[in-house]
Amino acid sequence: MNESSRIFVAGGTGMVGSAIIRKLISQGFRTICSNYNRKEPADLQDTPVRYVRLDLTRQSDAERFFEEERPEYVFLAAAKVGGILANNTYPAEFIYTNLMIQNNVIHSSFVSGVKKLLFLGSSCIYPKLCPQPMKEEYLLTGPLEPTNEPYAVAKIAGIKMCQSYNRQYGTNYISVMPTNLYGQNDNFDPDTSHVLPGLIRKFHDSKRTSEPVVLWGTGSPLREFLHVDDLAAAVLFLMNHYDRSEIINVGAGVEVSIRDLAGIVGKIVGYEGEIKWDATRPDGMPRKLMDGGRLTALGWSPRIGLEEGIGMVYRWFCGHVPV
Ligand code: GFB
Repeated sequence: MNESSRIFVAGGTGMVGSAIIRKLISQGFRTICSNYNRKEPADLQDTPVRYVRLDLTRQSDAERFFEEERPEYVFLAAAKVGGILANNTYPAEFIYTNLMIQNNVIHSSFVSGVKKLLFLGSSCIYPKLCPQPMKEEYLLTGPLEPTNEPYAVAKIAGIKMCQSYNRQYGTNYISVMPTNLYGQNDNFDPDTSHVLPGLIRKFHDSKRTSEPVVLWGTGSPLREFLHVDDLAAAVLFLMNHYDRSEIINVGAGVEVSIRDLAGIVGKIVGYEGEIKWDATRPDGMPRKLMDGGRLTALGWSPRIGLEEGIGMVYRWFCGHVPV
């Protein structure tokens, strides 16, 4: 990529897409196009990015866009995402929407001659009882975690699609698997969010109402969290330096139990009240730690520590999310 390359960031209003756009802008890229579906970007006036209203689940709209726009580099960050409860409650939406978006973007990229595409997957592509830390070669070696199987199957289909196009057509489509992410522009809804933004919202609200915080499961699962600005840095690094079909993990290298995470978030938010655990809610995968060795060997490492990152997000939340 060079500064005048035509770049398309699919899903530019989401947490990941918006972080990639911030990173591209900070590195001097100026020919950036992105799309939004329902959520119009807040800063449409003074951004160097050209945003197009485009529903990527619609095949003919996606095809027309690629035909007219002819991007050279594509970051595929458009996806339907959510926490454990959202995945478990809306499995049809998670599999349908993600398959449609990625099929349309990957195939249209091929038809319009995109030079390189980067597809974003998820750590939930690995088996539920995967040996830890999870190496890239453990993909498809065991049954998936049932709460997010439909989402994981869609993401695995995206990986296989990129690999198949590379094999049959000689394209350069790479697949990047991030661990659990957090950051600004996340979904902070207490029901549909991932655990970290969900905890920020719940602690923040309970601090005001003095109601106990109710968290899900046993608190014993272990998770690894990566700040989305670190992910965006890794993604640009990989777009510039990685040209292989094999998937590549992006992790933080540190895991924390959900119970300890609650302690950290509670401290940062300043909540000192009671925490209840609702054991009727699912725990999901017992452990989910990425092996980031492949990426480290290429020379990239994350920079933002967990407490520092949660502090950054909480400050952003207080300034941006209505209470
Ligand atoms: O982040 P999370 O929703 O998803 O939940 P996964 C992580 C853990 O936190 C689970 C517990 O063990 C939850 O039971 N937890 C405790 C809570 N309290 C809460 C709460 O208030 N909200 C939430 N959301 N969780 C998702 C997958 O799995 O991770 C997706 O469903 C995707 O497909 C994503 O892969 C990265 O880490 O379990």
